[in-house]
Amino acid sequence: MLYFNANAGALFKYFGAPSATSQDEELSTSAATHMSPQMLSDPEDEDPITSTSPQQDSSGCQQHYKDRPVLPTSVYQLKEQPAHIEKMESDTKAGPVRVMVTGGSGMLGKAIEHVVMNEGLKREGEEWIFLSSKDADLRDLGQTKAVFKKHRPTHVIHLAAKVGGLYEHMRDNLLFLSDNLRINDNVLQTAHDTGVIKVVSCLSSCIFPDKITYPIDETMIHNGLPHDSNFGYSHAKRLIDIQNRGYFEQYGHRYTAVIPTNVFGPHDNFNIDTAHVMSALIGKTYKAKMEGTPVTVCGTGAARRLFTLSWDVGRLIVWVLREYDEIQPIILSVGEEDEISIKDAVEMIAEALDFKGEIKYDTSLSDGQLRKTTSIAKLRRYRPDFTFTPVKEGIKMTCDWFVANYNSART
Ligand code: NAP
Ligand code: GFB
Repeated sequence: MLYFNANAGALFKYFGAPSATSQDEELSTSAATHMSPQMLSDPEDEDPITSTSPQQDSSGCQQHYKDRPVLPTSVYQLKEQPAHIEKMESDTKAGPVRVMVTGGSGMLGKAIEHVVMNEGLKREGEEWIFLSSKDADLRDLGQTKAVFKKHRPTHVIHLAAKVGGLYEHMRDNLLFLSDNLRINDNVLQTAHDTGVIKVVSCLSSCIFPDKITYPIDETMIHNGLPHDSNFGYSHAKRLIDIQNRGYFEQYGHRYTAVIPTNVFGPHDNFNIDTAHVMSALIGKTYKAKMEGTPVTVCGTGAARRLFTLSWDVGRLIVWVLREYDEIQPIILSVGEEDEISIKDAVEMIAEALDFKGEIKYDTSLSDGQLRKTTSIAKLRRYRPDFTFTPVKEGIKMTCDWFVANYNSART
């Protein structure tokens, strides 16, 4: 396990000497006492994705896992990318790589399938499994264990969730809380029980506190209550970050998470009542064009959002699986300079679908959060090279996909 390399001195070198607060010293001693040998995953269980040679201490002799120091929490935040993080080598000697994607049948799951299968991101010797709720209802622990037993994943991309737009959340915050709490705990617990090497879970920018300074960054997740409209989903998602920290501190697991903003693309949910704004408006506008009626936008259209194409998020999630080694989550989104209003999105959709009819705004309906502008400074430190698809181009591609797949799309 990368985080448990070498001796404490060397670790601080990589992660920068944390200010050894009493809490850290306290932690390092207390955590060590908790770590009975059988709780620790087998040191021979090398990660085939970022395999590194067995760890040596400064005198060059092989270090047994339980002799390795326990890291103070400050290491939870990686200061810089250690030079020796190696790219994922699927044909490593540690054996086959089986990546299981929960929520693989959804919009983001299909995007990952597209980039892995059609853009050559799949490596030789890797097996990718894309699950739907028909394979297992992950709210049920028994079914969760069965699907892990069946596929024996070495790595998991955990996307499965009860997902919906603003008005769906406002109708049933409790169900979003209870379903997602159960799904997440079952998946992470079973990943731990079955020795999964890495889990990448999916949070969302709506989980950040509502009363906050902009732009928002990854360190602000727990700095206050989320927006009222989606408190159930937001608290359930925040707990993934807490669970990841727990699995890291107690077992050294490399479970991490990504934080996309508003995602859109092919295979989205276009159902007008339950969908997110982009797909709801594409569904509504196409219907209005077909029926020759006005399209009604909910709210004032003044709210601002960062819309990221699902394929771009998919490409970055595969990169996170292979090379991102922090436990702390990372925001995956277009930059704040690409933020647009709902009204801008409405006009881009009307142009993409060649809709010339009347556009109405039902201002009796909520605007939800007026903005949730996030910073991608951290992503840019890692991936200064990554280029996002311009939102207008992404909207056009998604509208074309929707029209071409109207009969099979979720409406
Ligand atoms: P989606 O299209 O609605 O897909 C949801 C997926 O979860 C589907 O594959 C669904 O399976 C599966 N699922 C739902 N309940 C399940 C259960 N009880 N057991 C097993 N599988 C279950 O959602 P998405 O937009 O792709 O979202 C994927 C992830 O990204 C979620 O974690 C979401 O919170 C996160 N996210 C989404 C956005 C966004 O704007 N869409 C933004 C930020 C984060 P079926 O197909 O069988 O129903
Ligand atoms: O994507 P959305 O439903 O949720 O967008 P959030 C809501 C914004 O779009 C509000 C406006 O400002 C609405 O007034 N809007 C206009 C519409 N017309 C429509 C419409 O027909 N349908 C919908 N749904 N909105 C979500 C979180 O917040 O962000 C989710 O609730 C998730 O959990 C997602 O995190 C990324 O952007 O407000």
